[in-house]
Amino acid sequence: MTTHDVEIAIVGAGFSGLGAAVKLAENGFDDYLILDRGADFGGTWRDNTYPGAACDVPSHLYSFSFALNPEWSRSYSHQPEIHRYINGVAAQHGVAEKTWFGTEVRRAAWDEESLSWIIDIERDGDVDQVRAKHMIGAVGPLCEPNLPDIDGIDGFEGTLVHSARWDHDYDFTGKRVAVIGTGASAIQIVPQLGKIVGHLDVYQRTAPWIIPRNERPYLPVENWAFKHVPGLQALIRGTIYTANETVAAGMTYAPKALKPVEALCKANIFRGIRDPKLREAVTPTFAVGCKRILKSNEWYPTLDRPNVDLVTSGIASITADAIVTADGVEHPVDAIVVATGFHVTDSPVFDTIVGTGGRSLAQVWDETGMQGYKGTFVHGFPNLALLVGPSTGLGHTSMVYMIESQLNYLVDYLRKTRAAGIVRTDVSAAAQDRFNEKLQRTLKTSVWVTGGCESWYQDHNGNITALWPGFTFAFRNATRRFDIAAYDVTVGAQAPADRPADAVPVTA
Ligand code: N01
Repeated sequence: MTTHDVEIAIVGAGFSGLGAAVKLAENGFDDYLILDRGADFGGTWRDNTYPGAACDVPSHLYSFSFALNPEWSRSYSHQPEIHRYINGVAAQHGVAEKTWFGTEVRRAAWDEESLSWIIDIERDGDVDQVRAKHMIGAVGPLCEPNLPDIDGIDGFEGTLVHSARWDHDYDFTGKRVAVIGTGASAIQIVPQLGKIVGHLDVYQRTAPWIIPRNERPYLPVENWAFKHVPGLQALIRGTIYTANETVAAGMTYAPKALKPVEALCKANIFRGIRDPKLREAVTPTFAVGCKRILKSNEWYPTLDRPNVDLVTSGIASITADAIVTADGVEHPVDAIVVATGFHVTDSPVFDTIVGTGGRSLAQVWDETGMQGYKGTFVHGFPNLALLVGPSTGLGHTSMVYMIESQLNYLVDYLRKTRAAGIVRTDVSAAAQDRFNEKLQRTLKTSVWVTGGCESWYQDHNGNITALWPGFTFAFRNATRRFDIAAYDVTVGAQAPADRPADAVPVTA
C-alpha cells in the first residue's frame, strides 16, 4: 500500500468539488487532489440520467458566477447540457489533471499525530492511502439513493430501478410499470414513461404542490445577445435571484404570504385534470412550501391519461411480480421505478468519516442531529470542510450560489490558517451551539416547521437541519470572511505545505 501526500484532498467531483478546485488554484493552493468514484465530473448531474432529468432553477442562475454560459439552449437546462457544462468548466481550468476518477473513498480518519486526514481509497482494485492536511467533503446530500424498505421488495423478479441509477438497457415500451414516489425526480420521469409504457401506476404517499414550468428554447438572437451584450447575463441572473429571494422570505418569515403560490398550484391542477376525484387526490393537505415546490406542466395531464393510474391506498408489500396495496388489491407489474429520494440526514457516508476520539460523523450526528457551523465545519472534525453541509440546502433558488459562498469561506480559512502557521483548526462547541440555536429559533415560525408536512429537510430529532432558513445573501455575508475567533486552533512548527520524508508525490 502506498501513501500519497497532498495538502488538500477534495472528495467528490460534482459542482462543489469542481468549484473548490478552481477557487483553490486561483488563490495559490495548487497542491490538491480530487477523488471521485465516477468516470467524469458532474456528481448528481452525472448520475441522474433518468428520462426527463432537468433542473428546476433557471439556466442563467444555475451556473458558476465565474463561468457564465451564453450558450444555454433553454430557459431551464436538462441534465445532458448541465453535465456538459460542468465538464467544460473542468476542462477550461485543467482540473482533470488533478483528479482521480474511479476512486472509491472507503474511510477517512483524522490522525492527531500527523495532523492529517488519512483517507483509505480503492482505485483500480488496489487499496491505497491519501494523507491530506485538509479534507474537503464535497459529496453532496443527493449522492446515496434511498431504496424503500417495503416488505418483499428483495423478492421482486422484474426490473427494479432507482431514479438516480437508471437502467438504460431496459426498454420500458409497452410494459406495465410502477413509479413509487411523487417528488422532484418522479414528476420528471412519469410524463416521459406515460408516453411509452403500456400501463403506468403512480404510487403517491403525499401529494406535492406543483407550479407551472415556464420552460422554452432560447432563440439564436437571444444567445447572440447573451454573448455580446455586456452585463445582460448578469442582469438576468440578478432578476431571477431577486424574485426567488422573495419566496425565501415567505417560507421563512411569513408562510401565509405564500397563498398566491397555492392558488397558482391549484389552477395548475384544474387545468391539467378533468376528473374531480383525481383533482382532490392530487391536492396537497399541507402548506405550500413545506416540501419543495415542484415545477411541471406535464405531471397532471399525464395522470389524466387513460394508461396511467394514481394509486393512493399505500403499499403493503411487493411480490415476485406485483405490488400489493393496503386495500388488498394486487397490481401486476413488469418494472418498478423507485423515485424515493436520497439518504440526506442519514447518509452512509457519515459512517466513513472519523474525527477526534475515533467518533464518526454518524455517531456524533446520531446524538446532536445533523449540525455544523456555517454549513462547513463540524466540531470534533478538525481541518475538514464540508461543502453543501448541514443547513445549506434550499427549496427556492440555486445551490450554486450557496456553494460559491462556501468557497469564499473555504479559501479564506486556508489563507488565514496558512499565514498564521496554524496546523489544526476545529470549530468550538460553543460557537457551533450558538449558531444552531439561532437557526432553530429562526425556523420556529417557518413553513418547514409549521406547514404540517414531513420532509427530508428534517433529521431524526425532527429538526430542520438540511435547509438554510431565510435569505441566501445572509449566508453569503456570514461566509464572506473566515471568523477565526470561532475556532480552537493549534499553531505548529510544521508548515502545512511541508512534506513528511516518506511522501509520494501525487500524479493523476
Ligand atoms: O426525492 P424526494 P427526489 N413508499 O425525497 C416518496 C433534488 N432534485 O429524488 O413525500 C412510498 O423529494 C416520498 O413520499 P413522501 C431536489 O432537491 C432536484 O424526487 O415522503 N413512497 C416522495 O414522494 C429534491 O428535493 C431536481 O410521502 C415513498 C418521493 O418518494 C431532491 O433532489 C430534480 C417511500 C421522494 O421524493 C430529491 O428529489 C430532481 C416509500 N417507502 C431532484 N419513500 C431539480 O430540478 C419515499 N417515498 C433541480
